[in-house]
Amino acid sequence: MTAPTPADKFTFGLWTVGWQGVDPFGAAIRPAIDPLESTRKLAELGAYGVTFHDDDLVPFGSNDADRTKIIESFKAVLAETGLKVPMATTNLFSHPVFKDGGFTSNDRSIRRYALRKVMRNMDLAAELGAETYVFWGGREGTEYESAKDVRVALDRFKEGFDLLCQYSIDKKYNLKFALEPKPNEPRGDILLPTVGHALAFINELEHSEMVGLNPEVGHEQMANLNFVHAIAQALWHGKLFHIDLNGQNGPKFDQDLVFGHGNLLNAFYLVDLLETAGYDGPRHFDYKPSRTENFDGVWDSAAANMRTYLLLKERAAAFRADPEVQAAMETAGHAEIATPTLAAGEGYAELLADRSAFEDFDPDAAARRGFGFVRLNQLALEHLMGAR
Ligand SMILES: [Mn+2]
Repeated sequence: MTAPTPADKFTFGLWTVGWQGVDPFGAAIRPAIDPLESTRKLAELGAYGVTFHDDDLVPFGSNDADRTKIIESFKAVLAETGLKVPMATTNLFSHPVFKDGGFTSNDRSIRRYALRKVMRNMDLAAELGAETYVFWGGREGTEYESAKDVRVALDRFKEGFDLLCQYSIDKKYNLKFALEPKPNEPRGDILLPTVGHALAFINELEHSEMVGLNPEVGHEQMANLNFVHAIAQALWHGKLFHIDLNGQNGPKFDQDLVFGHGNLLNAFYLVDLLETAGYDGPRHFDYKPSRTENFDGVWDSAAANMRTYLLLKERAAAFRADPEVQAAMETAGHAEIATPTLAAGEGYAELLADRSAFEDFDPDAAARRGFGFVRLNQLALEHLMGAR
């Protein structure tokens, strides 16, 4: 297997390798790392680009002079390493001011501040050539139903995105927005909790064509949903603008493990889908190096994300090329579902007139067909395990 190269389009958030391990029960276990050092290290490992929240790069509350200085040195490292910044995002969750959310805080002055904070970083994102602007509304939610009228909160959410889309259009920024659903944590319940909720919300926006999704493996699995199905539906709607890859073991707190370190079989089918569906966006890792790791472990785990993806890509291609798999797919009717249910020009009148579809149809005979889905899945598993 070849080592990762920029052509693989692997990207990392600065906050991933930069995570110091602060959790609700313990303090930092690693010192802060300079984002410029992370950028250089990720380039060495074969990444294509880095992404950031405004506050990952420029510490919250920095004055304009310091901000400019930091941005200039970041640009110099990007030029030196050739790394791209395909995506940027805003931190609307860490500072105490956002404890009841940004766009949907009950406090109007905080909502106005949140919008300004996003616009300021959109200016920088556009300057750095980003095409996607992610929005994870981690504090947009409640612990108690009495706290907020969710219908009105959704009005404020829409108001925010309508404004930001208009800002991007007027400034000719060429940015698309990607919503990142998550069901809970850090709020008791977060608004737009799943891919399905977010897709429905997008339809209500003024510039819905500019807004899509940034689904994260673990977030969908926290809601006990099938991530591959979520991605397939996002692709079907033309809304897979970006993706956050990581690992999760079922519905529990957000684990942010290395990609594949969780539901591995689902990760295999995910890579198979991305690689065969023509998704050409970044393969973005949003994981956290575990608290047990020192900096060697941080860089090992960053490399592990990319290596796992490439191994799964190789295994998925071998699965597709295996004649036994192709025969099992034939038995399963994998290609048959692509044939429209009605023939060309047929409507309900023709269907009603077709006796073979109903009057002469033998449901008991049709029910005797075995689809062989278990065998097909076993073949996938054996390819994944390197047994074939
Ligand atoms: Mn996560």
